[in-house]
Amino acid sequence: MATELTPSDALLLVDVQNDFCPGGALAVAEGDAVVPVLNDWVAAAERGGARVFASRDWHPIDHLSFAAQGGIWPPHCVQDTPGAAFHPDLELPDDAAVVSKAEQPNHEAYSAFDSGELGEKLRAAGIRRLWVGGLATDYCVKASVLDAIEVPGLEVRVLTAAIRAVDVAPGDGDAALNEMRKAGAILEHAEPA
Ligand code: VGL
Ligand code: ZN
Repeated sequence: MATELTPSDALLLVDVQNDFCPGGALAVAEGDAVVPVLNDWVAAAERGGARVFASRDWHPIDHLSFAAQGGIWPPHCVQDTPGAAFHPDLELPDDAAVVSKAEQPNHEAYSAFDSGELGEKLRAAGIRRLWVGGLATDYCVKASVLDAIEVPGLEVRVLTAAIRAVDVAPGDGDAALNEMRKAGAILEHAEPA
């Protein structure tokens, strides 16, 4: 079933960055496969007057999540490096709002809602439905979706064709989907109109 977006819809593209795609520092299998699907949703957002938000992992070089500081990840998405850039094929509208996160050395933030800024913008714009896709299912997509559900009056739809998992342990991505669904997110398999 095709879905039309309206001005009370918003699209959240989570961390569609080079380092999470094949060849990147923290590559997610088939991470780049989300790009064409998300481009279709961006086009639908532009047709329907829906807003587009794009989050990005935006770490300082000494971020606490990196192995050198005792964290679990290799260095990734370091501010102003090519790995932190959005995937070159992602067709971000000129008026898309970029939400940076985990920018401080001593603070981890998987959720695009971490700073409070995104929730406030959605509220101010009267957004009633949030459509979420991007990387990675079991980290930043999950954390963002779980926070989005807590925003009063916001229906949250996860674009299942436009997400991919890190799967540090096999099954993490599927478990994350179940967790999001149980928390109240709608798993959306439809394509945009
Ligand atoms: C992410 C691991 C570390 C993500 C960010 O965007 O899902 N995963 N930092
Ligand atoms: Zn990170």
